[in-house]
Amino acid sequence: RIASEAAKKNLDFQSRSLSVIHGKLSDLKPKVRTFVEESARLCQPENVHICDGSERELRHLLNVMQQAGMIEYLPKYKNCWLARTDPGDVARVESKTFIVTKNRRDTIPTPKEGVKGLLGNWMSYEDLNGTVQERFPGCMSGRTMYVVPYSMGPGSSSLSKIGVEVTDSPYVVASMRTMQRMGGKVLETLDQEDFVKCLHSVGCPCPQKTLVNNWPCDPARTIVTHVPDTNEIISFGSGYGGNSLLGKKCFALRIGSNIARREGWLAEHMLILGITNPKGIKKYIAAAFPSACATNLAMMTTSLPGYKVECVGDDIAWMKYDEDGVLRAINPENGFFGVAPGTSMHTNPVAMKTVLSTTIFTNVAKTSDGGVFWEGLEKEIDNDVTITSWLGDTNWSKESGKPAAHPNSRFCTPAGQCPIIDPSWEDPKGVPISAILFGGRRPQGVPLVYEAFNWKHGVMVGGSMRSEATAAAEHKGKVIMQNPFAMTPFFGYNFGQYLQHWLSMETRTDKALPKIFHVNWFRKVKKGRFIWPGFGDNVRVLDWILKRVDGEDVAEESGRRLLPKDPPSTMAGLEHENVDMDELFSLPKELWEQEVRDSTKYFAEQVGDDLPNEVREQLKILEKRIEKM
Ligand code: GTP
Ligand code: SPV
Ligand code: MN
Repeated sequence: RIASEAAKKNLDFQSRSLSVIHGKLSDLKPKVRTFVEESARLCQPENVHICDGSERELRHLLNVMQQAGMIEYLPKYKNCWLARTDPGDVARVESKTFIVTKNRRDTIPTPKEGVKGLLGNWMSYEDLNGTVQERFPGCMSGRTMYVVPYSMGPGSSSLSKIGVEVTDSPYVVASMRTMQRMGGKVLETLDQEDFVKCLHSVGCPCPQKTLVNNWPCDPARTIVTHVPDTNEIISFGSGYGGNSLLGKKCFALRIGSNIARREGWLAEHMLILGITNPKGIKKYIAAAFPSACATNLAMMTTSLPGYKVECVGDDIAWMKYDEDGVLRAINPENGFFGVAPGTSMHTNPVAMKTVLSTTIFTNVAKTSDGGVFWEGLEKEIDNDVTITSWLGDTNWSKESGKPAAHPNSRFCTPAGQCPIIDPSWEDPKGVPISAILFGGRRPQGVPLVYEAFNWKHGVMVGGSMRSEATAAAEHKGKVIMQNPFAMTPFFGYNFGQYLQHWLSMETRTDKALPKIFHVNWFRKVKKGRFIWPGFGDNVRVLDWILKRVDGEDVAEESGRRLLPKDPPSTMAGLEHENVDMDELFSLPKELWEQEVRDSTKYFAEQVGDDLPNEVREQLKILEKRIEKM
């Protein structure tokens, strides 16, 4: 136990008794109590607050933050708040995110000599100990340490897991209360069950350095670490997003995928939606998109009459076979932490209706009438308001050439508020998954949709995903990057073994597996315009997918893949959009030859000996298909 070892070395504070200002240490189960006491010994907070998840507690937290100037009230809406971070703390820090295992190969495949590994970062136990010793002793001095017990997944579900996060950030607590199911009830179940230990500090002991935007953090020393063997997460220096809301990517994906592998299920970066067709038949779909492409699909307002889309989750899916061998999914989260820019009544009215009450916005701009603003809302604010940018520029205008809201600015909002939340979103059994989608931002060459021939082929398609970089992480520019399963920043163990685990799912059931598809809403014409109208019209693609799931004869094998037969019926009515269907579905041979070369090279350089043979074979088969094109 890393934190526990570090605490023991921190002898000065062994004897100091803890000042508990909320809740009772004696109410904690022994394991939790030990974790809390050891964390406190290490971090030396002024006092300890054990969270109950109540409304009253939330009021208190908001009050504390308002006093400290971390958040401000947005009077235009009900219960909405705006936080602005230190501009040095605005996104996940992938280069400072580590998985800690005994052997390097347990975490990442060995890249080819001279090639930089792109599939995660490994750290040894020794280095983690050093890292913790350098950063944590006394790091909460003068601050309150909050203890946040939470459940990933509905309380009664056999798919759910429990975490306890200790943190010195009230912003994190308030956000976790939305994102996870938090509070006292969770602690009662801890008797039988183990929990994931999450230690988080903003790394700003008092008396503190001068803060920017009253946002404590330490970007220069930020580090996010995970220890799968002991189910521990230790994060320092950042207070934002996936770096600090440890239930999210750290637990749900990096630690979660390790647990899933041990227990034979899948923890994935996938949205889950339910779709009902005009005949009243409902199916569920899980879809993996790189960060900043998913919420819109999960909350789609369909453009086709008679169809209904309902949202189970927008970011993470835990999927497990039930006793009948049917793959079922739960959304382990309780809220949405979605990208604000681009969301509007025009693009995503459902998301807009979800976020305009009881929401914490971070790094968006604000209007002089006490509302929010971001890129995409130009037509939805009053003409006479002035805009204060996320950086505090009080008379922001487009002419400044800078965005009003940070591209990774977000809303944190309870899922239950979503007007199209699926009635089964908290079903402890989860929802049955009929199709799995992989998608990316591919401006060139990749058709709107194609179907994988079988599970193995689908695993190769997921493993070969590529996408244009977005603002959710610290990348520059719009390069096309390999992002297998939309998981590159979130793998909790060796990607080669991850592929093997995916392949193994085929042998764990005798029922039909979900069908696998690849979609791309983002293909562009030469001049840069999107070919496909996207958003609500994406239901047309889902409709085709559902027909395929039902075994309807609406696909044909074109040069490379199973594509919709031309012209697919549900594409009708798009004439006015001037959609160039030929361009949308064309498969430029040269581009695909290059694609296979790139993927082959990527697998050889990045995964090497850990690449399962089945995936290598699938690539060869694809290469042959393209040769014949
Ligand atoms: P993470 O939480 O980081 O996983 O991201 P997100 O899933 O919340 O991203 P979101 O769905 O909000 O989409 C982000 C951006 O993609 C926005 O700028 C959207 O306008 C754009 N977008 C979403 N769907 C479509 C589409 O079908 N077509 C086009 N052209 N753009 C889209
Ligand atoms: C993502 O980057 O995919 C997110 C945001 O959903 S964060 O929670 O910061 O990881
Ligand atoms: Mn995400």
